[in-house]
Amino acid sequence: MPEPARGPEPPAPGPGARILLVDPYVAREDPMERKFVELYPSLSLLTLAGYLRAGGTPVALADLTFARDLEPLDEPLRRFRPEIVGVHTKSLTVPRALRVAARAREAGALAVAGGPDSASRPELYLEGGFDAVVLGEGELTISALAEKVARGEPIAGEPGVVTRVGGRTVRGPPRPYLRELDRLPLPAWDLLDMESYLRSWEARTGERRAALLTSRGCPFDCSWCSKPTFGRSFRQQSPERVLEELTELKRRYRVDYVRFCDDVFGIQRGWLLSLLDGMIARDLKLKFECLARVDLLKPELLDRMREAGLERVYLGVESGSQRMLDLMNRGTRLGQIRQVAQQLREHHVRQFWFLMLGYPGETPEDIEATHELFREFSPEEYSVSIAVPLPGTRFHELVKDRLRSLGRAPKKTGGRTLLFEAAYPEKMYRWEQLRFAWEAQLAQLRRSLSPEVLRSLEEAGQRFHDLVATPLLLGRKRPPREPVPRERAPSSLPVLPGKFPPGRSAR
Ligand code: B12
Ligand code: SF4
Repeated sequence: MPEPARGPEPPAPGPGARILLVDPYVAREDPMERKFVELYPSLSLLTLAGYLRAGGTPVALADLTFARDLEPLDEPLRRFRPEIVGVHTKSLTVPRALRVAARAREAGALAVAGGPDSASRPELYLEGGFDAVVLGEGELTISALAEKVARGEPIAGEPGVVTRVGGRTVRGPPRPYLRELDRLPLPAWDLLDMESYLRSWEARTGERRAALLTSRGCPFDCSWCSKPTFGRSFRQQSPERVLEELTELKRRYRVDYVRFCDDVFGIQRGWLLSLLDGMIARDLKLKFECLARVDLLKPELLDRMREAGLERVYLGVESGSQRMLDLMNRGTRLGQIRQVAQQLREHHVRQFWFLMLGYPGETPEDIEATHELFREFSPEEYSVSIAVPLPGTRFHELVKDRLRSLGRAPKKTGGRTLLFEAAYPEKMYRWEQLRFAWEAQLAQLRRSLSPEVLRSLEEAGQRFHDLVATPLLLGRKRPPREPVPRERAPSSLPVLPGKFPPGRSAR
């Protein structure tokens, strides 16, 4: 879809047809997610529900996250009798989303898909049984659909909507983005079971954790990043509006730890400083985590962030090879990564590194450089994924003629599976993932083993890689490398077990 222009001030949504919003993600059915994914209620549906409700549209939520299957749909379909069932979509949940659509249609409702996956391939959803797909930002479009359905008017051609009419796909024009994110009501937390999420966090960490979003979009342009919903637009709420949301989370739900889910948190320095000042002045006593870019995290910002409660930072490190960072159009420098990693360590802020293997152009030497960087800093947590060519990205374009079919392996998820014919066999990337796990394990043992024993283990691992694994996997002998350097930057933080890849090209 072409980038929509900044639009006029949105009209206030009017009352519309009854809408049931569904998140089809079921945590227990996803082996990777059960281990690695942090569970938060869907911010998309909470926001959409808050917006619809504020405009007078009757709305209910069905959250399958803690369910076994589609059973949480039964009661709302029977009692609430929605005229529209709106389903949030991610590539991970396609089959269940299609089953929800079938149930919705059986119940006589219009099945509408929205979210990142249906935005990048609406045809799949229309062919799979949905009546319509909402592209991009959903608030204005779903409100308009609700009004049309309430009035019994046709929805084909509506801005932001794709439908089928007589077997022909009809795409409405793009709908302008919301201009003022401050005008969004607070998320409709009360429409779902917040306590289940908070209790599960409390049991695991002793903290009541919640997620929020302060901005939409990201102005950067990494080649593999899928931005099907907000494109390269960038809009943010005012620091005051964010403070209001934080205060309410604290007051209503006794939240003491928040995750800022923005693609990149604190893109504008002045904005970030004024939010941090507000958090400190209001004495919110909230710990927080966020995703940041190494080129934006300047030392004076980090000091202030730590003061305001920063506990953990997710960093898209991706590669230890500058050549690869440039090929990915990442816009970051290795020097910046090293500087930020060192400063975070000095500030006792946990680091979660995202690393990526297999991006086109990567050689074993580039991978080796990533290992070196990883060993230099031993981040407390990490995820190493095999590059996932998400539809709609330049990376996908690059490999679209060599995508692999996963056949009958529905449990295989991106991030642990090679989804395209890459330069090297999948088993090599899987082996490299294991090597990162081994290196993380060694870093963890740094405190309990003598330097000699540690060095012998490192060297043994390296020799095994050079002399056994590499020739076996690549079918050719490679010369053994120099022994692992003795001097490593000392780790002032406990090194915790690394997390094996949840396949997160997501941020
Ligand atoms: C925050 C976030 C998370 C958080 C989720 C917090 C939460 N519970 O909401 C965490 C870290 C847990 C997470 C996990 C995962 N994530 Co994530 N995540 C994001 C991120 C950064 C923001 C999503 C968000 O909340 N946006 C704010 C809301 C308001 O926007 P939105 O979701 O787009 O919704 C708007 C529209 O899309 C539309 N809309 C959405 N749903 C619907 C439904 C209807 C009916 C309608 C009409 C409209 C509509 O209207 C909404 C309001 O305007 C996005 C990147 C991005 N910028 O989109 C990735 C992203 C959504 N994640 C992604 C992925 C892959 C995952 C994981 C599968 C990764 C993994 N393997 O572990 C898991 C999935 C877990 C799950 N439960 O489904 C991908 C999805 C790609 C795809 N095509 O499926 C994205 C796009 C990142 C990327 N570029 O790859 N994620
Ligand atoms: S990966 Fe992060 S920084 Fe890069 S374009 Fe995507 S959201 Fe922006």
